[in-house]
Amino acid sequence: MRVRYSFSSRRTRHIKNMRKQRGKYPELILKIIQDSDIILEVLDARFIEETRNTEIEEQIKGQGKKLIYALNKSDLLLKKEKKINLDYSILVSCKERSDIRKLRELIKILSKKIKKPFGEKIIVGIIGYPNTGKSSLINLLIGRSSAGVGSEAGFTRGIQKLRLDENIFILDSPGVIPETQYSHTEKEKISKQTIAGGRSYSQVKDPEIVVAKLISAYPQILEKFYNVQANGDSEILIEELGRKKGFLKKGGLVDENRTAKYILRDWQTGEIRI
Ligand SMILES: Nc1nc2c(ncn2[C@@H]2O[C@H](COP(=O)(O)OP(=O)(O)OP(=O)(O)O)[C@@H](O)[C@H]2O)c(=O)[nH]1
Ligand SMILES: [Mg+2]
Repeated sequence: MRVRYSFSSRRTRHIKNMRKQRGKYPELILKIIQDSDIILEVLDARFIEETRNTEIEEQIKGQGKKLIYALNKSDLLLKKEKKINLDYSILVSCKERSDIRKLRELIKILSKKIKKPFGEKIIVGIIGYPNTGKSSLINLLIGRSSAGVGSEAGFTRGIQKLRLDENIFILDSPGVIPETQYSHTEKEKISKQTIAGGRSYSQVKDPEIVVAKLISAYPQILEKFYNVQANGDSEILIEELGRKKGFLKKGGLVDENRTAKYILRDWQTGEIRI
């Protein structure tokens, strides 16, 4: 099946259709894989396993296509020396613009190995979990801001085709949460999605639950960041921080929902390193 690629960016700031990340988008991704010669899967360097899509990787390998992993947001890792067992993987940071050139070179080297009929361009498909920095990475690879970037998951909604050089085109795609990890009802899965950035903080009904997970997964990190003594207790953290920030409801009680969302926003916008 042939897809029509849009040359302009189709995007919106409002995330209306989370479910597309499970329903419609995976179909788009399968078409991208079919049409691409090389696939670049963009992972979050902090959450390599959580942001990988092994189902889609199977499809890529099954079709004999080359797969490169870009482990992005390395600036948010306090320790850069991560053990990675993936072929063709590069640790990058769009924020610090580190190792983008190395990645571009790898794409070019692999492209040269692919034989295409005369006049046909190499297609590099970019895929990945929502909000891992796919569009940001494309902009740095091509050297101009053509792909739309947004701080909330689900920003890119269509496929966009962009030129890397005279022989290579890049396809941007919407982020997809792996089928096995997706849920809009199970609190455990919602928490994991939110921590890994796949679900925007603004889309979370019970942010306090996610903050509790966060504090148990990364003890001390939040307490240090906000300079609050909470002994690993998320309720204390929320209470103290809410009071500090003046996030109060009528009657002077701390607005826990607002405070928890505030924490998740800091987390998702990369204020907190781990
Ligand atoms: N700290 C940090 N933030 C980054 C980096 N790369 C991208 N971001 C931020 O992450 C957010 C998402 O970036 P996008 O490029 O829109 O991510 P995407 O994968 O295209 O997202 P979707 O289209 O929603 O799937 C933006 O706020 C970026 O500024 C990075 O290397 N480090
Ligand atoms: Mg995008």
